[in-house]
Amino acid sequence: MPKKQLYEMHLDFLRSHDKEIFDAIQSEKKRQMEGIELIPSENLVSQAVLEAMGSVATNKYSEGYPGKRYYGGNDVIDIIENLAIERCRRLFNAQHVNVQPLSGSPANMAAYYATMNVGDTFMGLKLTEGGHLTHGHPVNFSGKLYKCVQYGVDKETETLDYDAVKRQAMEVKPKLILSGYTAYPRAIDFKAFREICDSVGAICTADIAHIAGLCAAGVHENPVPYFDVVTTTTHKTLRGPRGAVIMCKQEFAEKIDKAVFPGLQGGPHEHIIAAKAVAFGEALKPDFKEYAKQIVKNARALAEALMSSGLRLVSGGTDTHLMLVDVFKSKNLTGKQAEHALELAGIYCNKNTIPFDTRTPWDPSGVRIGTPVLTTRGMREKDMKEVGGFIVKALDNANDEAKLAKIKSEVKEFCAGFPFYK
Ligand code: DSN
Repeated sequence: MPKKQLYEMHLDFLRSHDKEIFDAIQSEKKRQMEGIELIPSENLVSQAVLEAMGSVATNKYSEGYPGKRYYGGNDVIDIIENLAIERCRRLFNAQHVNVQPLSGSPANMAAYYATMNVGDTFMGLKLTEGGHLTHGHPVNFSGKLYKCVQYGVDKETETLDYDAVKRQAMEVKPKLILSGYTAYPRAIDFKAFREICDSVGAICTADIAHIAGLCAAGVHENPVPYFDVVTTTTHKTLRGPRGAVIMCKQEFAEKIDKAVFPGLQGGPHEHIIAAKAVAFGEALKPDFKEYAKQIVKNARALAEALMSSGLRLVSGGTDTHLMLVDVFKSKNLTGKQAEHALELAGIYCNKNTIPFDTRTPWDPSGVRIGTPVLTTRGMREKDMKEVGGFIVKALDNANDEAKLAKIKSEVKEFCAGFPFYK
């Protein structure tokens, strides 16, 4: 049966069964298709990933691991989970993979739980300079249960200064150093981090959630083969279902597995693990490499378009899928105002702090944008010029709702040229 029919049949049943949720899902699909989605941590999954997520694998309890479960009836679930593990191992050249973490934060929690004792010291990048809450922020478990000494970026270049990180590490002598970020537009020198960790005897870890698809495709350095522990979500550039995995060297395998279950989680979400397996299978195909390359080409083209219109980008551009626009300096708009104006124009991004921000995370100086979704929809460099044009026009008319509504209808027409879920 053609894919399109299957998808519609599935929703047709939902329509008659629960009209309110059906309508809400249809509205969300319409929003996704009619707008320019620039949130760099989002993507559009394939029909196959959607179908695996919506499958009967959700019905099963399978606490434990393949071949060693606490419930009967797991022979088929074992096939699914082993396929996910094996494909992920091949994709990242990993020694050991745990595919059960429910999402990025629980994966990071398990990685710390497996490698540190409560009260131990680790180093992660500050949230305001590109890190994540789980990288040691004081309001998060990672900053409460562990002593986190955070590193930052260089004030001048707004990029990592690896010598400065090394000096700090020599002083702090952390048990673990975490690299990999959520709002850092430049390539990460993972080899430098490995050297820093070796020089101070720290466990070398990374959270590659944002760049996982780029790492898998060889478009960004892949730290998995030579780092001790690497976590990633599966739903960002990797274009899989919402979830996470942990990859590690064999010597950490038992500790990681025990930290995930029974340490922190109960029954794994096997429908999501099935969808992870599908996504890893897709990412192993040659066209995923092309996709990942195109994400970066598109990001560069979009960065050029924005900078040539006078917008300031943190660090002066991007090497990855994302960029940070300093809307406060460029357009005298706060991040919150810019996010709102863009949303009224059918363009979705998120407000974000920029390095050395003088404003607050709730209303910072920047917005964060990226190209994974647009690239999935088939857009290319020339389309990024148009996208850049829409962004600039919306920011220039941030206080004019009528103009923003007009831009929204232009955006809708533009997006109709790149259908995805038909
Ligand atoms: N919330 C994710 C992001 O948007 O980057 C990180 O977990």
